[in-house]
Amino acid sequence: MGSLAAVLRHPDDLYPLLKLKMASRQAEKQIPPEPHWAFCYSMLHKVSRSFALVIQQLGTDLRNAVCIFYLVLRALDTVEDDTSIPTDVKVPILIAFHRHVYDREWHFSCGTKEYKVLMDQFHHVSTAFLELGKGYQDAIEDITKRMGAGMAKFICKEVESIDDYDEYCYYVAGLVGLGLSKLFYASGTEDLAPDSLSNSMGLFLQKTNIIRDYLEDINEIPKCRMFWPREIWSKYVNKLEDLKYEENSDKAVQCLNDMVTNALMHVEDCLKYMSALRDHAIFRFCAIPQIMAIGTLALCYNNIEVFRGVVKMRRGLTAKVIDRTNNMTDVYLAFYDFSNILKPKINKNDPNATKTLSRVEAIQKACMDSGVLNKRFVKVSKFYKQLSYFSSYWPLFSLTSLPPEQASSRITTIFNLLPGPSIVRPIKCLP
Ligand code: D61
Ligand code: MG
Repeated sequence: MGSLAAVLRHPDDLYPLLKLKMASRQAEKQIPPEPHWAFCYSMLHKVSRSFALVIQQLGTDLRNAVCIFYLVLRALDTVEDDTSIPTDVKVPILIAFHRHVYDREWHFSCGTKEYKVLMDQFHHVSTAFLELGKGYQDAIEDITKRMGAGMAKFICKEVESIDDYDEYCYYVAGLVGLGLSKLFYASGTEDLAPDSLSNSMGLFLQKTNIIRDYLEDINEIPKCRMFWPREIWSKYVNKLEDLKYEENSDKAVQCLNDMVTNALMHVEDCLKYMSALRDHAIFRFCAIPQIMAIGTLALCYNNIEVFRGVVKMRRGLTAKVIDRTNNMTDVYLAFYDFSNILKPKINKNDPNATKTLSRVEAIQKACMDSGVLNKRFVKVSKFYKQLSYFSSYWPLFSLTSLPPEQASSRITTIFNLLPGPSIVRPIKCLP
């Protein structure tokens, strides 16, 4: 659970945290009896607590398919990420991985901790894979084949241009989006989403990871991994690793802001993708990671800590997102509010200030144009609930700790959503 200090600072995190803890206990209890499925579900919980929880809520057939899809790709990624494997060993494994899933005897030991267990006992994953319906198997095989080939291509190639960056992210995450859309369609509840929107869902998540994980990737032993495109970082420093040195702090933050602005390009597509979903469990499964991503970008923007350590949303905030994401109104509100947290952090001297601001404003316009925010704010009682929820989303930017000019702009934007001018006036004296 969240640390005691964090909970004391954010007492309203406590209820969602407890609820999350109970849901996670419940999910662990529901682990199936067959040893291969038991292995797969307990592995899923170990390697990704957040994805495990939302996957657990899907209907049985789709849940099993998504669980295996996740573990197969996580295993493929463990091979890709292990920098101690020589290239001539790694590349053929990546390329043939889609065939290994049909072979119960196959395994390759690599990775560390829980990832090593996944690799050593991969036969449980292939056994479970072979029990899935043919439609699910074909979709998983196809994506694994294309992702493995793409990863192999980038083992020998650096991410130079922004096009390379988009291409790499397409292989490792956009394809997951395409595969998931196919699985949702095969489950019978959803229309088949356009590939470009499915790709954006993956790109937005992957780019957020790449931005957040700068330090971890650059410090990777025995070899560093670099995913930030040269076309962006070369505007600020001579070598990507120079960003982590204190003397380059100003340039580093400008480069980071450039990267965040690039990631924000995908938001409108993601909103469009999510707004077409019908099934509540599928909706939550897709929307929760997206809200976490916009929250992480708002936290990382203009934040030198990205180059010093791990910048992560606090656990209580994650619990709140999981608890309170149920429909598109919740998504628009979260995107609106997190963009509003990013907005006052834009420094007018930043080389991309105008571009970032217009991105943020375009996102906010998309949220407003949906029409659902106005309707929600007509109900004042609900509004107050929302106000307390979103103002407590953020530890550093709670209404009381913001500098007065930022706090008033934040309160004004929230209040401006209300119909009628009467409630706008009292705000001026708040900070
Ligand atoms: C809707 C819902 C979930 C979605 C989606 C649409 C579209 C795409 C994705 C999830 C995938 C987003 C990946 C973002 C996190 N990045 C990674 O995990 C990196 O590895 C990429 C290759 C393996 C992908 C494994 C995966 C991830 C999420 C899934 C899934 C498969 C299958 C089903 C559902 C979700 C990253 O991993 C290292 C790390 O962050 O620990 C890397 O190596 O770059
Ligand atoms: Mg990887």
